[in-house]
Amino acid sequence: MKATAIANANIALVKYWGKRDEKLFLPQNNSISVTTDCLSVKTTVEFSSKYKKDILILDGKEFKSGSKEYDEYFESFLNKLRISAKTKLRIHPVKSPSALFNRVKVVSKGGFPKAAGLASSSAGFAAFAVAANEALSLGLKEKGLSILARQGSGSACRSVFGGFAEWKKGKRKNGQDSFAIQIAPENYWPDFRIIICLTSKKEKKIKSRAGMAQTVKTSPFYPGWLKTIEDDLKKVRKGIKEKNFSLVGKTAEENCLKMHSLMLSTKPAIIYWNSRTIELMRKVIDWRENGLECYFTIDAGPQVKILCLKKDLETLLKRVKKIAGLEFRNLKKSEMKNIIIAKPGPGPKIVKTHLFS
Ligand code: 2P0
Repeated sequence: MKATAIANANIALVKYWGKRDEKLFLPQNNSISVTTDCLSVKTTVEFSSKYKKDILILDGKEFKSGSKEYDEYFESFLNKLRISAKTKLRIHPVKSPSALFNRVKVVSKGGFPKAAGLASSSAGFAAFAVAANEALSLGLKEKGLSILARQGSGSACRSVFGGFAEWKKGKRKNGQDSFAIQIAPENYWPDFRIIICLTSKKEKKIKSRAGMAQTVKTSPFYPGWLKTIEDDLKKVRKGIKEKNFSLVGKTAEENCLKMHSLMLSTKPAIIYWNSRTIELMRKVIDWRENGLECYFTIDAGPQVKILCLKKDLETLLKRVKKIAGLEFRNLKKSEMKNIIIAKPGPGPKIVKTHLFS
């Protein structure tokens, strides 16, 4: 009844920003992402009658009932897990169904700042879903896991796969056709790199969940986003298939800017960028215009992710390091470097070492 899983965060090349159903986490549009090899979250889940309440410990801190993390993210996911595992999601009979209704202890540890626009929830809920599936012997395969992870956090449904994945929005009201599929595995494009530049480690003020709901309601540009998304998806799919870096990079950057235009035109406006974010965006465009091929993408936060190929990594790193505040420093073990180099990484895995005994 106890299991531990590790999952990696993904970075979207065509973004998800807006739901058609907020309870079931059904998106307005398909999205495509690359799962990283480094932004990992490890989660141990134990269902047991020895617990008197559901316990959530994230990065050493216990979150209790009444906190946003516990009520909106944890408890609401658990309720869905308990209900759907008993009915729709169950493929094999649960060995002991009553175990589902035991209380659970969840301990999760990530090596990177939470809620800072590094998709911590994608790794977190993918690891949670995979560990729960194992702990309860639910027998879910990738599709079922993707549907389950989606109901913790939309983007988590893509982290159920390594490499490149596409989240199909689906049409059905019950969400059973809204899940991710793998486009290409982890080792398909070994030269693909992402330089993640941390411009701030502060938690963002507006979480994606609230931000995207407000955008759908108030941005006059939202219909334009939906009208053009199919074209972006086609280009990125084609770019991945042909390993056409220019097509993937150009489309990803345009799609990111389009998403941020939605955010800027939301009422009240959502501005995730800081001055260093803008400096990096300008630099990337400059470097590219001068012959060094790179593109940026930015999610719901101020961090800039530079897409490049392995052959240009060293040159780009030298330049990135010169930007104030981003230089490599020998930080304490507990701290993170400001620059992380990622490549396509694996999907979740079950491990034997638990985070608590
Ligand atoms: C993405 N983001 O496609 C986009 C780009 C942020 C910007 O998915 O409400 O944390 O839990 O489904 O998945 C962040 O949104 O939101 C996100 P919920 P989630 O990666």
